[in-house]
Amino acid sequence: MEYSDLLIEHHDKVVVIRLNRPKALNALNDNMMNELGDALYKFDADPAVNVIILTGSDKVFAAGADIAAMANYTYADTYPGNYIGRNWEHILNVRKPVIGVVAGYALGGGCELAMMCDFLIASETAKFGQPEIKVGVTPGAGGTQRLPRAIGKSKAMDMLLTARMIDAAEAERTGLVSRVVPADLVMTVALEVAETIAAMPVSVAMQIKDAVNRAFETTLTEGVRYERRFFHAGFGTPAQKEGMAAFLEKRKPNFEGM
Ligand code: CO8
Repeated sequence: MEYSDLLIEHHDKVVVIRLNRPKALNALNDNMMNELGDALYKFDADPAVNVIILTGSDKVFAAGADIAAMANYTYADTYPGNYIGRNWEHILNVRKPVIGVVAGYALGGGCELAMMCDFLIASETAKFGQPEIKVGVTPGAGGTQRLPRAIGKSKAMDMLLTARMIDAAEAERTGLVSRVVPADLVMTVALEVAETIAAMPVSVAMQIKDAVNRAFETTLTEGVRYERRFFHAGFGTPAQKEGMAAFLEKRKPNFEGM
């Protein structure tokens, strides 16, 4: 598939997917979400890729769902027609790590898409917000659910009800993002982080992602049991043999193809 609303860059075992509708501040429309789903599934299945970075430009991650495209939708278009929603959650099916890198605005559906990444690295220029109330709707892709889990109820309610944006420093303070990086270094740092992960055994990275996501869906006891199954199963894998042998032999492990 040729992409008109995405740019793709390959860096060894890391692939960078860039949202690319600059004139509309990367507003997320149907075509872009279709393309994003296609790209995510393609790279998740590609043995040459261990880590995916999802980002926008150095000016904007995404300013939300495309208001111009949806302004005239009727209820019949949205719920029975499923025009908006059917292609928004492909990212949740991706099993390899997905790092979101946010510079500039991540608003509305843009903030929700960012929160569907495994973790976020922010440029100092990042601004996060859920301003849907200002255009007369509730969030629709997890803003009322993932934001309070990420930053707590009080901050989330404040953001959702007032539509106020938070900057990168507040996003880091509240745990929405894992790191804040100067604007000119953000992609360099993100690639270093991605390459660090890509050098680890991808199968273990996938299991860690699966187990962490389980923590949001189940009880602590069941979650720990789930993790324990992966831990035990690890002893049947080349990654465990290589990782522990390399440690004991005081050499660097080689997790190629693991
Ligand atoms: N949709 C469509 N076009 C947009 C959007 C958008 N969300 N945001 C910006 N644009 C367009 C503008 O219309 C403008 O186009 P043009 O040049 O043709 O007039 C261009 O991008 C540049 O925008 P501005 O001139 O407004 O730029 P500013 O720097 O003045 O302001 C802002 C930047 C503050 C980001 C401003 O553009 C803004 O407030 N944008 C809208 C933000 C917003 O409300 N987002 C939430 C949308 S609703 C949503 O996301 C619901 C998601 C539900 C998903 C459900 C899935 C199941």
